[in-house]
This record gives sequence, C-alpha cells and structure tokens, in this order.
Amino acid sequence: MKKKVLAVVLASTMALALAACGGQAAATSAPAAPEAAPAVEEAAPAEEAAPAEEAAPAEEAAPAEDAGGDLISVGFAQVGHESDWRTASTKSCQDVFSEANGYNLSFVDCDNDSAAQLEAVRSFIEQDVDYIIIDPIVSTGWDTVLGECEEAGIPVIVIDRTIDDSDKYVSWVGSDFLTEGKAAAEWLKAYAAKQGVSEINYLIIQGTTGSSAQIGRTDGFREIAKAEGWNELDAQTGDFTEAGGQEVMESFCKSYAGKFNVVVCENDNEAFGAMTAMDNAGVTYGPGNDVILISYDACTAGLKEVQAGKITADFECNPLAAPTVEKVIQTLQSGGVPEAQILVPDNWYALKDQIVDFSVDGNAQSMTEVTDAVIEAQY
Ligand code: GYE
Repeated sequence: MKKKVLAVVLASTMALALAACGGQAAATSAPAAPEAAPAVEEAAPAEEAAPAEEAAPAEEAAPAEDAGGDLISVGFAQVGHESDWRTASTKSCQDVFSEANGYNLSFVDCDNDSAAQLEAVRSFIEQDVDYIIIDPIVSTGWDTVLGECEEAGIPVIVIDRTIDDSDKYVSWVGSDFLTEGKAAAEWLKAYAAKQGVSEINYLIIQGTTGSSAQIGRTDGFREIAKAEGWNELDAQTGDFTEAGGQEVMESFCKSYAGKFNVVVCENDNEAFGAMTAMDNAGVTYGPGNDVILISYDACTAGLKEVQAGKITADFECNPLAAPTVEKVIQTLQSGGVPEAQILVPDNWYALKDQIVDFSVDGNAQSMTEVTDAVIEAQY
C-alpha cells in the first residue's frame, strides 16, 4: 500500500476509532477509582468488551498480500524472552506473520531494554514497513516515537502491555491486568474464608517495574487487600524472570521468616523461582500447606505446578494476540476501521478443592479446574 494513502487512512482511522469508543477521554468520565486506573481498563471493562472475533469478523478479511501482490511488511518490537508467556507470544506472532501467510516479519527481541525498543521502532520506520507492532516494555515515554510513526504514515498496533502517555496508535489488543489483580485477591478472600484463615500477611513479587502488567496486577490486588485490611509485608520486583523470583523470595524468606502466609507472584516464572527459594528455606506452599501461592499467566508449565499442588491458583493472561492483530491489519488493508481496544479473554485456574465462588466488580467469575486435557490445550 502506498504510504500517502495509508497516512490518510491512519489519520481518519485513529480519529474514528477514538471517537467510536470514547478513546482515552472515556476514562475521565468513568467513575473515579481510589487509584487512577489505566484508561484502557476503564474504557473497555472485560464484561463489556466485544470478543475479539466480533471486533474484526473473519468475513471482512482480505487476502494478506497488499494491492501490488507484495508481502505485507510488519515490524514487531517484542519485550524480550523473559518468560514462558513471552515465548508463547513470540511464537504466535511468528506463526501468524509468516511468508506463507503473506507477510514479511522483522522481529526484534528488545531484551527488556526500553532504549533498545525505541531504537527498534525507529529502525522499522527506516525500513519503511507497512505496519508496526509494539509490546511496550514500560507504559510511558512513547509519544515522540509514535509521532514519528504517524508522520511516516505507518500504523502502529500495540499488543499486551498498554501505552499510557500517547494515543498515536490504531488499536490495542491485550488483557485487562487490573481485573487479573482484582480476581486474584477476590479469589483469595473467598478461599481464605472457606479455609478459616482469618489473617492474611502477604508478599508480592512484582513484574517489571513500570510495565502496565505490573501496575495493573499490583493495583488490582492491593485495592481489595486494603479494603479487607490485609497486611502487605513487602513488594519487590523479580522482573518477570525465574532468577528474579528466586532472588526476591530468598531475601523475603530471611526477612519475614514465619511471618507470611500468602505469596503473590506476578508471573509463573517468578513463581517457579519462589518455589525453589521456599524449598531451600523449608517453607511449604500450595493447598494444605503453610503458604498460599498465587501466580499469573497460567502457561502450560504454570498449570503443571497447579496440578502438582504447588501453585494454589493461577490467573491467566492469554498471550495469543497475534491472530487478532492480523484481523486488525486486514481491516486496515481493506480500508475499514478496527476497534480501538480489543480484549483477549482470560480464565482463572485451580484444582477442584481450590475452586470457590467470587465476583470482580460485582460480576460473578467462573474458574476452570486444571486437568490433563486443560494443560494439554494450553500454550
Ligand atoms: O505476565 C509475563 C511476561 O506483559 C502480560 O510479561 C505480560 C507479562 C507476562 O514476561 O510473563
């Protein structure tokens, strides 16, 4: 597609998309939360969001190649390779944006380095790609470079983590992290009541500081924790890695020996590291043991630890955004207006005895029992 035409499509698409869904402005008119929630959750709460399939129906899809019959070039600035979740996300993008499907993918693993990620985006502008996909390591610092993409007439699609200081992109496709955090805490409230646990002393091993996944999960969990009067002993980042989770948990085990009964890990890999540290310190965890271990992501390896009775409950974040991103690109290719915000639905997982009824923001939630078949179907 010619860049000038694309620039016009992009400008009108962004204006229409933001107008259609209220854009960032919707957040200001939404009910005020105790701590300001990212615009995206306010604008598109899980229960109101159109499922991805509805947002960009398959029948609208045009053939992947552009009008000239060339491959569609896509640059993807990926966060890094820190977790099982990330591996699944990368594979999903590489599978979808393959040459066989009509795409030429430039993939950059930014190794969790924000400066490298900005550089990657600028290199895509240099290459004059047709579309840029960004999974932003941190949620701020984006307006200038997104302005450069806009000037070059290259539509940007943001996936997974959100950008909070710029609206110069066409669509965002991802999960609602604030809801994930609230779900974990609401589950804990119901489960603790069922177990007769009256006092909660919790530790959080956080994700990468300043990433919207860390901010949403921490804020969501804390909102309920504060209302319930739970005691937060400490919160430190494990950078979404197994090594980071182990290191933080080793120090927690020394500083808070015998004082904690809940550990919240903001992804599965941190939970694996925390498990090693607790094993070494002689702390028992999982159903029926001293510590309730909560995790997020629910990738295959995480669900195996739920099944093994190690992780007590696991709150999914679905990494398979790429097929939806492709629908967004196809909508743009055919001159349509994609949804500005598209939520990928998530499930909450536990073993049978740990499944309890709970609600998030007044909406009843359902949990999925972890079985061999469920693990087999996961990523
Ligand atoms: O939870 C973690 C990954 O941004 C939601 O990043 C994603 C997070 C995911 O490294 O495992």
